[in-house]
Amino acid sequence: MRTETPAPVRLEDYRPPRFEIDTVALDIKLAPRATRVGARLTIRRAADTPAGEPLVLDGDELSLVSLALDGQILAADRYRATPSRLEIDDVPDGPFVLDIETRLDPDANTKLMGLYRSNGTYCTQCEAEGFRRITYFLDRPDCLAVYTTRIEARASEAPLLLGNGNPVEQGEVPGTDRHYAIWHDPHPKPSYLFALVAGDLACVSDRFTTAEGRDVALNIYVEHGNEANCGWAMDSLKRSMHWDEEVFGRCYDLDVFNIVAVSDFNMGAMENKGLNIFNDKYVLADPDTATDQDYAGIEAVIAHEYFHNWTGNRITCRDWFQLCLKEGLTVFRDQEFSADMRSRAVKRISDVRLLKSHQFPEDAGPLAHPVRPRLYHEINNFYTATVYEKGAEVVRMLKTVLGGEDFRKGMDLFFARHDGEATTIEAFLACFAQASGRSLDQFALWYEQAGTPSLRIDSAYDASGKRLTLTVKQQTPPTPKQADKPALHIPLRVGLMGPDGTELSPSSISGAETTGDVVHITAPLQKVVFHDVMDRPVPSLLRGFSAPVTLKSNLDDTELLFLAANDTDPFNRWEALQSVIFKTLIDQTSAGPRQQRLDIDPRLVAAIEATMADERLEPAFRALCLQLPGDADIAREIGNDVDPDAIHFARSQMRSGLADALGPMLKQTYDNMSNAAPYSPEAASAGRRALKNVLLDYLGQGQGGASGDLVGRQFEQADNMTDRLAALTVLVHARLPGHEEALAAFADRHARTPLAMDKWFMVQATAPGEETLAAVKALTGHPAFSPANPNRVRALVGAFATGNQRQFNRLDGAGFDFVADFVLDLDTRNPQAAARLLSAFRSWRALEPERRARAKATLERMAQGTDLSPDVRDIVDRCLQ
Ligand code: B3K
Ligand code: ZN
Repeated sequence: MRTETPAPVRLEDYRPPRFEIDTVALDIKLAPRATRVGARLTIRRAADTPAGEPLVLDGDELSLVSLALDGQILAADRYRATPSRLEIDDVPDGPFVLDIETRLDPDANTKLMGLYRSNGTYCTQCEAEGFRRITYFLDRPDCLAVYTTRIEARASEAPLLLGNGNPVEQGEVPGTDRHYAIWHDPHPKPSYLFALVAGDLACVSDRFTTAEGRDVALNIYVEHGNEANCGWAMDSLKRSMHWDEEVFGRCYDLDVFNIVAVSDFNMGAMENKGLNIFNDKYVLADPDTATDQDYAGIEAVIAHEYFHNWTGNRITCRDWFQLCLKEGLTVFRDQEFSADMRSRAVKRISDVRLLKSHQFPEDAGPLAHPVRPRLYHEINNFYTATVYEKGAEVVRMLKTVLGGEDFRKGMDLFFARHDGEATTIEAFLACFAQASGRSLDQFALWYEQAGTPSLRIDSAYDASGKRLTLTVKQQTPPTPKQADKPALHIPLRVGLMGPDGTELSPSSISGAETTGDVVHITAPLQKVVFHDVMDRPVPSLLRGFSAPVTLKSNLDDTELLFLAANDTDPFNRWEALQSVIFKTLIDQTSAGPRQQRLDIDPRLVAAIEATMADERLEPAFRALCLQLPGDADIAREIGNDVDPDAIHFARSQMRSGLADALGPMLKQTYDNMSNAAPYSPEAASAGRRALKNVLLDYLGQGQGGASGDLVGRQFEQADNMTDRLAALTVLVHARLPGHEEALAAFADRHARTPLAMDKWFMVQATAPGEETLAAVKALTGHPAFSPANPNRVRALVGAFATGNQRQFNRLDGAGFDFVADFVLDLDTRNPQAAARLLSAFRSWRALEPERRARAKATLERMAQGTDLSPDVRDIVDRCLQ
């Protein structure tokens, strides 16, 4: 007997709430095992709700203590209360006051949704449907209310009491060892933005004066002893606040902005109004324990949550189908912020790499869904790369289609028109259509159609007519429940590179509408003609990755390498080089019996060498050019009948082949990048380390100039985590002499820093060798590992499942079984984390037949489970569909 799949929620079934809740006054008396929550709600029947219709509120695992309406205790026959629902008959039409008291057990809350304790600190997570685990409520994003929160706790247990909005009052509870604080949030908000924190935490403070003259107190709360590691987060926050004023004209709107870091958190962070709660991974940093990537991550996530204050909080989602309205838009905003803080080209390449490695496989497999889905079983499973990253690409395309000026006008109109509302993608797009005078009807399909569109572009130059013709075909592959799809509006940025490396400008373009260098592709097949092109050009297509599509063209390697050396668009320089590298790797993978040595086209070697030596290019960009695609990237490009062992072999061959061919130059550039300026997390300094560490990977694992000593030396001498971890990774993954000692030394040094130990777990979980699975199993028993902590789970089991193509997809199926069993066990405590981990199976159908059969058998075994959570049930069922 398998568990039943609950009925799905459908977009077309959306109806406005039957009742309105105007104010919420909470009185929360905290205790670890028995917290009392008093909720006083003022409620009105909505205009078109028939009199007599009962009031129905959501709950989840709730236990009701008492219920009163307008001050009168309700008789038991007036209502029906279950853990998941409260239904009350005969409520008045006009405003009435409902008093609900519930009892919670924060210590028993292992789902980390609702109110729970993390290392002794009380905290909450309410998005998407966690508020209903605190009290009965209309727990939906279109129910906006003004909240006042009184929080009470033992003063010794929780000297700090934080709520949403501004602090109003605090004091002792006479005759007890308890104290309280009252917070008021004047901005109406949905329940998913509710938060409270109570505990004994240290505080780092600063101030920010907004462009409107508001003096804002900024506080970051962390566990005692971590105060020194909040500087980067605070700096990132102030830069975010300033940037949103400059670029989007948005100022902060409360007197305090509080950030709390907790160590047990399902996601990265949460944008609760005025009280952001963060996974400590995205707050704490010092050079000894955080990598450059961690610093960049903190900057981005701090910005992302801050930017939500306008895109998400002031203007929120009408229903959860509209999640991309706040997430895609806010990711776009944080990407632009990081691009302005760092190198725009490097940021764009990194974002596209992430999109391709996370979102493209999702869009190509059984979990594919539109940026705005129309149906879900479990909303927590829709916080996906598609909603976030593809959602951000759609907003980026909107800007590309309209141009910067009209895009900003559209954003201004959106803020002006919808401030204080819960709204939809249609309403969002209507603002841009109105601001620009342009129809976005076809563009809107990007929100509706799943699957990565493919673009095939063939270029032909007619020397006598001085014309270049691009024949552009678009097609979006079928995805679950979507077979045939109409053509999309694809903004195609194009440049024409002349033989001397300068841009050629046509006198006119026909066959498509254009704005500047953007060609608007709107039909399944389009011939675009560039007139009066005086020389045979090499077309530079899809510049800046102007649309999230897969591009195939008839450019040959000579032309691609010409672009790699000459394109004025840095993104396409990188992309052209990558294309040639991919072709080489894919040819090698499919070459049949494994060749001992891979023949690399000398022109590719020369192109890589020229890139590496070009001092005009920033080191971070050169690092990206040199970095080979990962095993999973190669698998994605191959698309079907994937053999992870063959891919890994081809990649290793290519790395050593390049190391041999490039020889001493690698070492020389490594030395140049190694000069010992004091550590700084800023982009230029991080870029030098990035290049140095890509080179270290070649030097340590290639044959030519290979030097385990060099890697060992870097490990020992590193004065920062970035260099130490890079060396440790090479030592462990290549099993160089000394790797065991290095692992032991790392563990000794960082034993008391869980976030650093996560890196130690991750390095071992991603090692490609046969012995890894046994090592990972053993590490689940390591004292620094805890299956209850989502960061630890991600670092060990998550890294194994998503970052170790070879060992997760082992031919004997043991990788699948291990992850499946871990998921089933985790599911009994934290279904959301379990479901997320299980998504690692999403590409199983792309594997070669033997592995595919193993993966299927494992999923089918899981599907037989009798007590799966709805979260895991949803992923298993969709994977098998
Ligand atoms: N909005 C939160 C995500 C909440 C996830 C709920 N399962 C983080 C963010 O995107 O900013
Ligand atoms: Zn977000």
